[in-house]
Amino acid sequence: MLRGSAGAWAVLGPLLWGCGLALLQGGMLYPRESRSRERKELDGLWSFRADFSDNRRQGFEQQWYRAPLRESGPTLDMPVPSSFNDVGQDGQLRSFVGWVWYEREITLPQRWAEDLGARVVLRIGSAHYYAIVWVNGVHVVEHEGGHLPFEADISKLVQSGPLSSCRITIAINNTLSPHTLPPGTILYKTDPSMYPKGYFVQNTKFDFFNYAGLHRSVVLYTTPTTYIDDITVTTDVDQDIGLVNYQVIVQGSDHFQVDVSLLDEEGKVVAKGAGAEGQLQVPSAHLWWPYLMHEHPAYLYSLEVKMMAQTAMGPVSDFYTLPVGIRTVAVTESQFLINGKPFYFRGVNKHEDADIRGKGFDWPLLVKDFNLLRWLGANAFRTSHYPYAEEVLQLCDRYGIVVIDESPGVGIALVESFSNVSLQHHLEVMEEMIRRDKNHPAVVMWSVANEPASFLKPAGYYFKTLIAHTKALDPSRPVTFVTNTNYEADLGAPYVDVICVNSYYSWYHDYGHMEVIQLQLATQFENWYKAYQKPMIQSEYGADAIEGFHEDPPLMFSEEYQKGLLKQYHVVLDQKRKEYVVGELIWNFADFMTNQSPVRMIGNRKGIFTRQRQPKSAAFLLRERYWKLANETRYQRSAVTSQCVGSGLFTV
Ligand code: BDP
Repeated sequence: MLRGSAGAWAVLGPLLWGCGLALLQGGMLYPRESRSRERKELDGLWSFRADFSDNRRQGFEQQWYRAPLRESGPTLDMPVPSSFNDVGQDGQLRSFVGWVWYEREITLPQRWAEDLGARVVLRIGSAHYYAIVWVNGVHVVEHEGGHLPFEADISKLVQSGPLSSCRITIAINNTLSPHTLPPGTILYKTDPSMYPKGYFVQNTKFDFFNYAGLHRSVVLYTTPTTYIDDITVTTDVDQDIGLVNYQVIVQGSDHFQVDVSLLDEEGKVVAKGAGAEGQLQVPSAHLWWPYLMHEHPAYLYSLEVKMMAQTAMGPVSDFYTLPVGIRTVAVTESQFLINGKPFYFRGVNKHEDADIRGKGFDWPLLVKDFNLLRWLGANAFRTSHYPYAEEVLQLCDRYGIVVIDESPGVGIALVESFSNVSLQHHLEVMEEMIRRDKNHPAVVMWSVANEPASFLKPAGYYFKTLIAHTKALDPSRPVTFVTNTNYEADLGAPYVDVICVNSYYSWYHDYGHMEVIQLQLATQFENWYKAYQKPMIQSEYGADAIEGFHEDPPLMFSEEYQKGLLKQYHVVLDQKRKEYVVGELIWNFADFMTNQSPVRMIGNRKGIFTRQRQPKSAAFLLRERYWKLANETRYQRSAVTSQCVGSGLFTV
């Protein structure tokens, strides 16, 4: 079937299931191995050079991609995945703005180079911010934006010569502009009595360090030349029957056959289908439930997709297996429903951030974070303030941790950042993000931005368009953005499904006066609800605390103050969650790095865990609260019985 053609969509009729996702051009399936696909990870040491030349363009002028990087000058060893900023001892590299060059020479399996029936794809998980890629000196792809993957078919290049060696060069530029996401500006400081010639700094309006580099794995993988390009799954429930709507996009041939089978966790086939799109029915389906909401949360089926095609080279098959969770999501005037039951987000906001590696993907860190989330009894987080690695979402699917998936639309503060150029890019980013994350049952809502200047005049049109586009791409999930604008001034709020509000009472104002929190927070909720009658989430609240600082009576920055402030919020949250507040997400799960400033002491210290993931006093407070909240939900009693063993918090 041709992708996205108007004719095809008309014929699909009822099969559209309100699912507009396939309008996106090209898929971005996670590179999994299968009978027909191989994968080679390029993690490890790459050669690296930052271009410190005045105009940062020496690499292009001297065409560093034409020959091995070591031939054009000295190189450093650089680990991938990792940010480049914190691994060295060079302060200039830590704060470098401009082009850096990565290179890796690899030998391909001979059969990849010889088998003309193999399609070889280079996939870059995340390169922050702008990337240009060459293979053996030939330009293959460019991509704007960190946090989301991109790829290039490099079959012709690796199959054209006698050699199966391959030199991959990636130039990455971390410069931000008013039109990038996130936005930033370059400020030239021209006073010759204060700054040397050409001196500039990069300014941003977001509160985390602009780490850069190859943050996620670079992989090579193969598919047949006729291949499964994309799969879209949406699910529904009718009585106890699970409905799995699927659509498979095939590239490389118009003559193919698709068969799908849905397997349960025991590997038993529970439904079969034929054709590139259709609906599978699963009687007595096991639904995907969030953590602590059911005895068996996070039930995942496997959708095995098999494609067979006739090609000039003979018959070809491709196989891909996708985890599938059957669940529904809906929003009423005052509730967020998962599988028809009220869901309360008890969770955190996170960052991809750690010592040394910066935003580099790291399995031990990821597993530790999930162990901490489950220890807390948390059932949700927001990917503040950009899409996280795909492996993070895979673990959320596996453990039942619900996700508000946020775009890199953070720090949109300048009027220029609401222009059509910016909007167009933001629309494309939402397409890339939904294309990548659409099949994760854990993802229950899209957040298109964090704390934009939504009171500015152009914000109304901007958010109306952006949210409408997001809904057209995925009508199956609610859409929000996270605001800190006054309820009367916010021009984007009319378009969201859930109102997500950040507030820092008794922190960024009324310093030290925790006694005003309850009144101010209650007023916040009441004003918003009166204006919109939509469910609300306290999407950020918190206070900095330096671990080991103790002050009683509590003073700002002590562990006691952080705990005391949270407790004040909890009093009001406990009242309002009986009405229309559907969640609370602490700022932040862990301390994280920011730009240097007099109000940041080696980063933002609002974590309830340190950057090394050790608990502050507030972590124990939240743990007690989250398990108590879990205990109140309808399914939770039996869940706690089986899952709380050893926590010491509950008797059963
Ligand atoms: C909020 C931002 C978040 C900051 C936090 C803070 O959304 O990114 O880190 O404030 O100031 O406004 O700690």
